Amino acid sequence: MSQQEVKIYGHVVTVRRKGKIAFIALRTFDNEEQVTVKKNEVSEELWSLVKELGREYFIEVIGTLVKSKIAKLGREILPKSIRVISKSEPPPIDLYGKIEAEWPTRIRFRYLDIRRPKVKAIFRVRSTAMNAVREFLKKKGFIELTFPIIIATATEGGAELFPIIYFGKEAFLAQSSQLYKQSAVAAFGKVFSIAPSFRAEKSRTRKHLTEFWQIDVEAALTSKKDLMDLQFRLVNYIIEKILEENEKDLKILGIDKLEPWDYYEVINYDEVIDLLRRKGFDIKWGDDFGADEERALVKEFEVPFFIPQFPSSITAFYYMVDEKDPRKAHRIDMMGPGEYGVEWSSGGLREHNPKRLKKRMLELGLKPESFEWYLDMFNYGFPPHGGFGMGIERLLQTILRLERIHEVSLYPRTPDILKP
Ligand code: AMO
Repeated sequence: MSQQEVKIYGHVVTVRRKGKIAFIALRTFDNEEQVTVKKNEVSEELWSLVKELGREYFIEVIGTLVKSKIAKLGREILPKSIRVISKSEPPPIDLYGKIEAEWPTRIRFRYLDIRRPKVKAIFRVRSTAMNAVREFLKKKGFIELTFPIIIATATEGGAELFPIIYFGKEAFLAQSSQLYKQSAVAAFGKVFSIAPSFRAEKSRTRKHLTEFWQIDVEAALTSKKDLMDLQFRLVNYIIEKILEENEKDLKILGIDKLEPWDYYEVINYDEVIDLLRRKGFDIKWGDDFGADEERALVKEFEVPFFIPQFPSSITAFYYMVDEKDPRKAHRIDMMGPGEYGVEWSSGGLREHNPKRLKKRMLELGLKPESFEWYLDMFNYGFPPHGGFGMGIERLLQTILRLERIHEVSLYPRTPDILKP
C-alpha cells in the first residue's frame, strides 16, 4: 500500500497515550481504524486536542494512510488534522467491554447498543439475507407484492390481534399476509411479500416477538414436495450469500462453521409425538408442541427438517384437510436444527373450495361472515395453491447461533419492550 491521503469520519472508541505517542481507535461506519498521533510530528494544537477527546466523540480525521505491523487492519492513519464534529457524554453502556451489559440495559440504550460491532454485524447479515430472499424468489419467477397492514379480520387466530381505531371503526394490525397473498396467486401464479407481522402474544420466550418480519410466499399448482424443496433451497441460498458477503461479520460473531446443508429430513407428526413421549414429555396425538418440546425436538436434528402433516384441529382454516384422513391437514412446518433451532416456517396446501372452507371455519369456531370477500373470491375459478410464511428473525437466530430472537430485531417489540 503506498501512502494515501485520506479523510475519514468516525466515533472515538478509546484514546491510549504512551508518552509522546497516542493511539486513537476510531470506529468508522465500516471498520475500526487506528489513528496514530506522534507528538513530534503534529502541531501543538492537534496534540492537545487529542487529550480532550472522549469516548463516542464523532470526529473527522485528515491524514496519511500507511502500512502498520501492529494495527489490527494492518494500516494506520497519521493525522494532519482532527476536527471534533460532535462531542459525547460518557456513554452509559460499555460499547466495547468484554462483558456485555445486561439485556435490559442494552435495550434501554439500544440506540447506542446498535453501534457495537457485534450488533452491527448481525444487521449487516440480516441485510444480506433480505436481499438474498428477493434475488432467489425473483429468479424462481415470483413477483414481489405488498399487502395491507391495516386489516379488518384475523388471519391467524383472533386472540393475538392488535386492535387499532380506524376512523371510529375497529381494525387490526396484520398477523400475516395470508388472505391477500392467496388472492394474488390467482392473478400472478407465484407471489411473495416481505412484511412486518404483528402478534399480540404475551409470550416471553427466546423465539417470540410481537412484531416480526415474515417472508410470505404463495404459488399456484404446487405440491408439498415443491414447497419443501423451495424452502430448503431458499435457506441455502441465503447462507451462500452470507458466506459470500459477510465474512468479516461472521468472524466478529465468532461463527466459524457455517455452510449450506446437503439435504433435509422429513419426520411425520406421529413420529414426533412418539419421540417426545420417549423423551418423557406428557404429550398426546392432537397436541401442538410447546417451547420445551420444540427445543428437545430440534436438538435431535443436524439438518433442517419438515413436519409435513398436522392434526386438522391445530391447523388454521386455510390449510387443506387430507381427503383420505380428515383428522390430518396438509400443513408443513420447517424446523431449524440443533441447539439454536426453532420453527422457521409454517406453510402447506390451501383449501380453495369455498364450501369446505366455510365448514372448516365453523369447526374451528370462526365466523364465516367475517371472511366474506375471502370466501367469495374462491367462486371465481381459483387455482389449487400452497405456500409458506417464514420468520426472518427466527431463521437468522438459528444461523447466527443466538440464544434470543430479540438480537435480530433492531428495535425489538415484546410484551415488555415498547421503547426506544
Ligand atoms: P405462522 O403463524 O406459523 O404461520 O407464522 C409463520 C412464521 O412466522 C414466524 N413467527 C414468529 N416470529 C417471531 N415471533 C413471533 N411471535 C412469531 N410468530 C410466527 C415463525 C413462523 O414459522 N400464514 C401462516 C404462514 C403460511 O401458511 O403461509 C402463518 O402466519 O418463523
